[in-house]
Amino acid sequence: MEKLGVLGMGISGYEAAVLGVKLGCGVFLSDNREEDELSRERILKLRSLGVNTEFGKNTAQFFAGCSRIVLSPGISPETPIVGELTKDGHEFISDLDLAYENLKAEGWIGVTGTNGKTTTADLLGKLLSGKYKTFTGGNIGTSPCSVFGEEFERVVLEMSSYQLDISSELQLRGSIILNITEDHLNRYKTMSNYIASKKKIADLTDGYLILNRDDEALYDAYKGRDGAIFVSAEGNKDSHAYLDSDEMIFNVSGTKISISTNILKIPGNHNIFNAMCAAASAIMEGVCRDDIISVLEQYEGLEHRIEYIKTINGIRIFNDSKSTTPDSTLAAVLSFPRGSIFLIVGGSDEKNSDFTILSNALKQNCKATYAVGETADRFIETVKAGEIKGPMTIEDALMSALRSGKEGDLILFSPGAPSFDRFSNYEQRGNYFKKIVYEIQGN
Ligand code: UMA
Repeated sequence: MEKLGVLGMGISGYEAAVLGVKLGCGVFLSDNREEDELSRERILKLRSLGVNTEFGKNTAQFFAGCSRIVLSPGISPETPIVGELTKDGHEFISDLDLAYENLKAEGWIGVTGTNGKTTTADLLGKLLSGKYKTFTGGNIGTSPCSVFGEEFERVVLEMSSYQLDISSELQLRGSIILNITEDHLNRYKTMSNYIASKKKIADLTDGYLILNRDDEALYDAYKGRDGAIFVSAEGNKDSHAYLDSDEMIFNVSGTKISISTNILKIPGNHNIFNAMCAAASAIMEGVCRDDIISVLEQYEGLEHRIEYIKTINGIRIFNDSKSTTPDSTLAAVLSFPRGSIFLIVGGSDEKNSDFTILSNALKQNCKATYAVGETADRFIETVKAGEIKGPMTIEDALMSALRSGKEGDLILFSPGAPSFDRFSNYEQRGNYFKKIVYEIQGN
């Protein structure tokens, strides 16, 4: 019987452990958080399945005899316990690798990028679902280990750099790299390490590779590669898909079609680009123009991603809690008309991100910016553009924006930073923001 180790009991670790039991392995799961800080429901379930557990610490002795260990993506390979276990000869795999080995599916498609990968993976999953039995998961929040036993024709995975770092078994028939901009430098230290991690998706792909034509580094790296498909939202007409005013033009693998951007409900140029990449992949998978159009025109986007909540006194309010990088806040700000935005920005300062890339957009697009969270002081010190108020709480920022705004304006909560200064994750932060908005009385 294989002894399978699992390091970490988040979504990935928990689902990998349950799959390990289904595969007949002896499973050893360790999480360095104390038992009372972890989900009681998950612990009871794992114990009922006979999983051996270690909580409050990660020790090498606990994994003795485990040939392979599933590493949770949130645990850096630089962590001392990972180094110790590697020295002892243990092999690390990802929950995606474990699922790949055991899930019956004809074709796997990966989506990565710093920004937009959740929307693109979700949209691609929907585009493929009309033609194929499709599972969509990965960084989006559902491990493919959780659907063991079902058969699929396509699996779409949103893949973070953390997941790419620890995946080596997966073979993708197609993949998408949307963009690579500064993120996660607390883990990668240098931009070149981070870029190398993202590019690993290309090494795992033996079919088509959809790439951002407007990212010169990506273009230079892959222009000669077999199966490279370039997509440009900036009108680079030498691409397989490009934007020509409000028409998305595709010339992908012999299929020539055009689709108007006016059918899209999701706002912003970045979403036009995301839709073009998802549609290019759908074309490669044989989905026809009419079916692509009918999905695109119905697609309303994801919860916590520029999500419309409610209009109060003529002011529309949006929740973009999924934004954890300044780039993603920039994309959100640029999705709306100039001069109408009251932006609430800030969160945990663990990424030490550079907010100055927002300066021009704040000056030109926002009526006022409210700095909240742990990043507030640093934000105010470094970003000297437009009208910035704070430091203040999210609640005070919302009320102040409502008092200052007039009909036709909008309030955008787009933190540009992780949630951990006050919340457990971006979903909890977004739900909290929506709750306080719903509680406000107004017309
Ligand atoms: N732990 C240890 N030892 C350590 C450090 C941590 O035991 O030294 C434990 C922690 O206590 C924790 C677990 O290990 O319980 C780590 O879990 P995790 O952070 O990997 O969390 P999961 O719940 O498995 O979630 C992960 C992804 N999280 C991260 O990459 C940080 C989720 O992406 C993903 O949805 C999920 O797998 C399913 O695939 C979230 C994310 O923030 C949304 N991703 C980043 C992003 O999008 O920028 C990369």
